[in-house]
Amino acid sequence: MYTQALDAPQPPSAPTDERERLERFQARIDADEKIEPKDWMPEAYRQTLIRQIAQHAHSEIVGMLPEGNWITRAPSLRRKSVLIAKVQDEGGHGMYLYSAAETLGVARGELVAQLLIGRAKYSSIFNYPTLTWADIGTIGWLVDGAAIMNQIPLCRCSYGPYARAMVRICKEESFHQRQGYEIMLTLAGGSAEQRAMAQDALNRWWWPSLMMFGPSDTDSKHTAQSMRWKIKRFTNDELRQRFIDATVPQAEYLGLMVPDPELRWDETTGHYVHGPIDWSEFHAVLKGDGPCNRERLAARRAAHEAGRWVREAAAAYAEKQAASARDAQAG
Ligand code: FAQ
Repeated sequence: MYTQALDAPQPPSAPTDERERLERFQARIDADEKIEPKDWMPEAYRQTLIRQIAQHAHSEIVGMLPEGNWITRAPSLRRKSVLIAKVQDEGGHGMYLYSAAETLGVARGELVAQLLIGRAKYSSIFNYPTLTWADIGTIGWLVDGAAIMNQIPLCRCSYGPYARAMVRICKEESFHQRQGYEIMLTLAGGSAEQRAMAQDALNRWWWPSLMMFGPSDTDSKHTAQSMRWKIKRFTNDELRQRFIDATVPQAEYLGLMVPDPELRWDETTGHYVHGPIDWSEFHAVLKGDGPCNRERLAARRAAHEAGRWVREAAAAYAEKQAASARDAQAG
């Protein structure tokens, strides 16, 4: 029997090498080692990271639009300067994330082009309109709050450049969350009209904020593999639950009602139980049929076009600098 086994044709060596490499890679992940850009990695791991980091970068950039819309209308100079700084931070996050994606061998220009032609995804949440000043408070409180809940675990993700970018991003996001909650505290403690405006904003942003965490675990096609690779450290539903558990008491403190008639505290599990999420709305937004999808992409295309001269000037300057460095070396 054993002799027969030895006589059997040996598989070609490449698959064995590949299997060994995969096993070594997974062992590094299991040992909580960071994977760095020059390390060997499976192509699917690289592609998963490019997909997630690029979508994340696009979200930060498109995410500047709903709040940017209120910079000229912020109710005081203090609120205006804080909002400008916040929107600028989001732009910075986009830049760190595009840089992290570039370490995986993809060009930033290619990623931006995919966004502009409508082929790349970005977070569903940024396809909703900001109708009143209370929306700006609600975005800071809920949208940055959800972003932090999702992104703190990403500081421990297996890919070094992504994990390191997330550390600074999370610090800034936590300021953003607090400034949003402070706006809500002011409105909730204000006139009846201001309280009504705060409640209306919560009514409109609550469910889309829960959708930010992605489809439920049973429908999430990437979660299982991303958890094995420690790109994701928690599932979509786990993070959504954490967010609800943290946020409902904050709404109660504001004296606002979470717009979910089925929401209740469950003593036995120590968690809130929430009503069903309307996934048809989520899928419509992802397909491009949300309230502001077309407007957002049009704004990004216009901004890209308006910035063309800046990119061309920067490239010409870099070329001039390189030419003088070459001349200095030659001479
Ligand atoms: N919107 O299998 P899964 C922010 C897509 S940053 C649109 O569960 P995965 C800061 C998903 O990409 C907000 N698409 O996927 C800020 C996939 O599509 P694909 C962004 C969504 O990757 C605050 C498909 O559905 N944060 O807010 C969404 O394992 C204020 C199947 O889903 C990040 O990007 C969605 N909500 O889990 C800025 C964090 N959910 O590629 C301005 C990093 C899912 O197969 C103002 N990303 N999809 O065509 C992640 O943690 C993950 O990528 C998830 C999705 C959790 C978003």
